Amino acid sequence: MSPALPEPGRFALGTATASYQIEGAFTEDGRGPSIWDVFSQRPGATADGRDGSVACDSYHRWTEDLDLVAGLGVEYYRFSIAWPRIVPEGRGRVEERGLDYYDRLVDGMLERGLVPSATLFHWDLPQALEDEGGWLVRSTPEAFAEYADVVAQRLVDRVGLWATHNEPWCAAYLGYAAGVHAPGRQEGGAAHRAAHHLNLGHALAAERLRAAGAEAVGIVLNLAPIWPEREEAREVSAGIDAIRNAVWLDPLVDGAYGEQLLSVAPELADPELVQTGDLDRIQGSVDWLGVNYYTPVRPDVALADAAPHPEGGAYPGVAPFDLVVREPRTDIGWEIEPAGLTDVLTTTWERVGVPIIVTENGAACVDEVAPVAEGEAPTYAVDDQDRIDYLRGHLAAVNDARRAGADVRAYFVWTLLDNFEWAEGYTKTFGLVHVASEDQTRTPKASYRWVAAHADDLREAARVAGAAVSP
Ligand code: PNW
Repeated sequence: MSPALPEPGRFALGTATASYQIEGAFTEDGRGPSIWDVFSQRPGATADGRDGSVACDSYHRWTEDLDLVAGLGVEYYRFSIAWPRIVPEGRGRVEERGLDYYDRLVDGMLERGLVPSATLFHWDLPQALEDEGGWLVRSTPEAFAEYADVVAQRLVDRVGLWATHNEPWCAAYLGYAAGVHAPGRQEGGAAHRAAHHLNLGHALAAERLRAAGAEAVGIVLNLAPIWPEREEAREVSAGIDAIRNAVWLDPLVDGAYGEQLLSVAPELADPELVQTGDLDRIQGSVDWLGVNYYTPVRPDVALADAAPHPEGGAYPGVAPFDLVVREPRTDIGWEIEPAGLTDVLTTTWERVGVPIIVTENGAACVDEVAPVAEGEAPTYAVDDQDRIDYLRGHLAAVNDARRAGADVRAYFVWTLLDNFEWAEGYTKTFGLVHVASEDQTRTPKASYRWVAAHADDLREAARVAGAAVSP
């Protein structure tokens, strides 16, 4: 068994990817269709009309990709398992060839001295389950638990760190309310129902993982600091905080959906949805918590005559509001504010009290890609100083949180490869490694070399920052 969480007092580094964003090979070895295969075919669903059917072709190039992770000098590789490769129809028949793929991948990590960190659901729900109601029906969390059990039986002896879901907020609220992610439904309050079924699915899967012997089971949340722009924006900010943060943390910590949340999401008081025993199973169901952070959320009151903010669709039940995005920003339009990471880590540590890992942080940048005149690979030089600055600033913010007493054990860069960035298609890139879309050539960027060159110093600086609180 690999070491799971870094020891208290130690600090580890990693990098992360997700199955649909990198694998491609979307019909190979019996993989069934996922909701992202279907959704990305809709006209206008992705910025460039492209999808993940080929992506980075990592399904075939995984040895090269693992070599790249190892070359970064990090200890952890966070990857996700494609549910439709393992259980193509969502429930029932298991596809051995899918299991074999992740078996080889995990062995490849161990051979390179990497700790495998597996996420079971990074949004690629089998389409067959969506056809039966997706996360709006209770049979989906039950099917998720069965799938978790199948994966655990095969990999539990070698995967160190387990996460059930990645960013269930996106799956529920971008998928079922805003409609900008798969399955692309715009049904407002239905998203709250999806949120409860995601919470329940997490708890049922966590039970199965533990029963199979998993020791470090967590969930990955995109918690956000909610910073009202002015006094008048306090009320909408409280509603946004409820949907973004409390809908996951309330049941996990308190075993209940709180009052503030119920005021914007009355669906969560429905006893047919939230059944006896559900909340008890969710409470205390994690050994560690993954936090993905990119940017703070700054709500403002909506101007009286303005149309509701487009992102309002992702917060059903909250009165119309505006979101302020200050400068500087990354290429995807997200404000750069490392202090938001310190804030979310310290408040989350105080609330949850389990070890935290920053499971994603990184930047979409316009990289300077220059052809290299002579010689063999690499054929490009990629200067991404903005990304280096972003990473350096956010690692310092993690150290601030550690100095303030938060038990943050590791930091994973999003992401290894330029890949399929969901609704943005391939137009926004977060990779440490450039991937040429013509021929899949991988070229480490300046940021990759920066991480590799500084990994030891970064770990040591974090260790020192946390030394006062964790020996
Ligand atoms: C997260 N939004 O996605 C995911 O976990 C990654 O797969 C993704 O590549 C990364 O962050 C960068 O985007 C998000 O629109 C996608 O608010 C969109 C949103 C948030 C998170």
